[in-house]
Amino acid sequence: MTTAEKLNSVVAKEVVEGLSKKNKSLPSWLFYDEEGDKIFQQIMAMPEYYLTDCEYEIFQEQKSAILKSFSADSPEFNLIEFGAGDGLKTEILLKHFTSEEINFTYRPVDISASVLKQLKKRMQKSLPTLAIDPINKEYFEALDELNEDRKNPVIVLFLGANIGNFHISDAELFVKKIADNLREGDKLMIGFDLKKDPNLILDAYYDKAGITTEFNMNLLRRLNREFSANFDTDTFIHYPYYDPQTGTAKSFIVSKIEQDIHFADLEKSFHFKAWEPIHVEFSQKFDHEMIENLATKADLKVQQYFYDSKNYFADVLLSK
Ligand code: AVI
Repeated sequence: MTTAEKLNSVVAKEVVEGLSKKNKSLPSWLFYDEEGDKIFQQIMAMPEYYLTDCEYEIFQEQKSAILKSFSADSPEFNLIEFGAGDGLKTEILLKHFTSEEINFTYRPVDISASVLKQLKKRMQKSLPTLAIDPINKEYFEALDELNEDRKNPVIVLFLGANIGNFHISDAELFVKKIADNLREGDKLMIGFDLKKDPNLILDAYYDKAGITTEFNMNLLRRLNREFSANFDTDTFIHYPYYDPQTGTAKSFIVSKIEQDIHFADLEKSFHFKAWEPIHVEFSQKFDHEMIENLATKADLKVQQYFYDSKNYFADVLLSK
């Protein structure tokens, strides 16, 4: 690839824009290359990262109640999942629905064909009777496709606290855009991490074993790999903090020294002052008021809250 072609890639554009700003930032989706996906699996298994266990417990303990709500208006439905990942938590629901002989099709949506291929292969092995029909498109293109021709209602899943990785104003736009593509009788289930003891929240992003640090440093290594950049991760630290007033956890990668980072493939350099941060992630925590507000702004009704036993997390069912 020529320098011009490399500069034109989506990743390069984000990187150049983000590192040229006065307050440097990079989008958190950059964490998730092949290596980042693997580290995220380790994060989900960490004792400090309570989120995964909470949602797992909700599905395990309340799968019958969830099914009852999903099928309240129609016994048949399309189950769309945005950002399914490895689908391990969703599998608990899928297993229950198939054992109850519910007539539904599971339609995970992802822009990565290989992620969908792997997911389908795994699901077909563990749940041979599951009707699975992945959609290899962007989220909203997938909803457009579904709306072209359907008779059954749609239930959209956006789980795992992924909503928290948007800035709150972008989360509002995102939910509104989903809602605008839904019809009466359709539903949306969102996983929200709730406000709680600030120390517990901070620990989830600052684990003792240093796995989250590795997750963050992989972002720099990814840029070294993809653009022949020269980040030395020993000269950077991972710095998360949580603001209990706003419920926002933020992660930064901070340069310990003054330095220039050169991206050979892009023929560009970026200057870092000593202790200059790059903002790399939001992980918003919610309370009820914020959830109701999100729903109201999207013209959705809050139908039901499903909590874990510690009230750390809620999967919330919204309806059109
Ligand atoms: C994917 N997302 C919900 C995670 C979170 O909790 O914000 C990503 C993550 N970043 C660091 N640890 C986990």
